[in-house]
Amino acid sequence: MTPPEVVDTLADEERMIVEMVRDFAANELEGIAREIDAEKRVPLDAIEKMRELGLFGLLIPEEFGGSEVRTIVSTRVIEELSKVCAAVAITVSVHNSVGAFPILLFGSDEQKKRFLPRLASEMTGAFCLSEADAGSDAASLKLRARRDGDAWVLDGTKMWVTNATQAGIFLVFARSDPDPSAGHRGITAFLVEKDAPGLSVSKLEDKMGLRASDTAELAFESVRVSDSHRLGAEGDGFKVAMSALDNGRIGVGAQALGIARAAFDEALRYAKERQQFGQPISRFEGIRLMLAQMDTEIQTAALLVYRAAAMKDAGLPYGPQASMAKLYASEAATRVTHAAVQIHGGYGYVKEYAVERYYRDARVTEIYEGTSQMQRIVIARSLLGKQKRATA
Ligand code: COS
Repeated sequence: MTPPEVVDTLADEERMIVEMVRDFAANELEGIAREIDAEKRVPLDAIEKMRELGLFGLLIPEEFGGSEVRTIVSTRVIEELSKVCAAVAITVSVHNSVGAFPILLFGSDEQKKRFLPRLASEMTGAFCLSEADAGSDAASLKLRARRDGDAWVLDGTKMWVTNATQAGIFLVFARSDPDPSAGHRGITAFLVEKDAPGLSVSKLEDKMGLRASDTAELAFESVRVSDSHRLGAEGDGFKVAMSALDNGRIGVGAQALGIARAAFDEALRYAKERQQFGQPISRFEGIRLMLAQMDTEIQTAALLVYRAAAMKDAGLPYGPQASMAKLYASEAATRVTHAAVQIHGGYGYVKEYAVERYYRDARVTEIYEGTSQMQRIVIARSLLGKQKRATA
């Protein structure tokens, strides 16, 4: 299998960061990954250690207390974590890419000074866009923000919030203009602190995979937010959300890539060990073709994910490339983990073998931060422009 080093060029100190994370994952996550999945437990101690290692400040400049690295490096960090525990990886990915990064992009100087050092060193971020009736059609969200003097009052519910129980700061998208004709221009973004009166976790989800990551529904009951906590201009919330998701999708692509690599490594090892008909199953053509296909898809996914990261690092527009990387890597991860279970036979269907967890963990990468269908729409629009809605 081609090592990632061949297709990207990291400086020595960048390579050391990736190696440090690889060691951390081997020493601190490997031994607990199966247990925290079974117990549906967020490993808060390990998360604190990652904070101490600077992994929560990966996209935050040093002047704001972060340990800013190039996106290609943060991408490799997410990939390394995902190879061992994809649930922990998504905590870090969401925090950095759609929690902290939008503040860097859209925050005022005062907001950057106020929130970024805390996000780099002491608190986790969360992103609250989806609602029960607003997923792919994010612009139809209903959580209401009503102006009241120099503050706003938020009422409504958010769903699928990653990091919901551990986050200290929530980036919340709300409808500030109730006029239906305002559409996506009626949405504004706010930074809400976890102890804001009226904010509560109303339901913790019981998920198929990523069970050691907390995903919840949040209730906002007359939550008062100062206008100084508004992120970006009034009505610009949809753009804040979409540009955050461009960045987040590179992270999801890296997560899918890491899961696929882990599943492949297990399948390759098992195929060489498992004896049937008097020989290792890796000698059978059927298994060899599966392994060849799996590795080819992983290498393709890696190229697309690293390319999207490199385009962002180069300051180029990268939204459609991030969508393509997420689309391909997530679908490849589903196929690769499916094949890894198949190669393990009955053993792949029991929790004693890690491929069972990889198979479950991979599935959501095709869904969250935009389904595969939405990624195809973003890519098609970049090629052909926006399609006019058909009239009856
Ligand atoms: N970055 C910045 N701005 C963007 C953008 C991006 N990537 N994509 C769109 N915008 C802007 C557009 O430029 C447009 O701005 P103007 O009002 O100035 O013209 C505005 O946002 C609306 O864009 P558009 O008309 O294309 O929006 P649509 O409602 O048609 O939706 C898609 C576009 C489908 C691409 C979007 O809704 C999407 O990505 N949906 C998936 C949402 C998602 O990922 N949900 C999961 C939630 S996270 S768990």
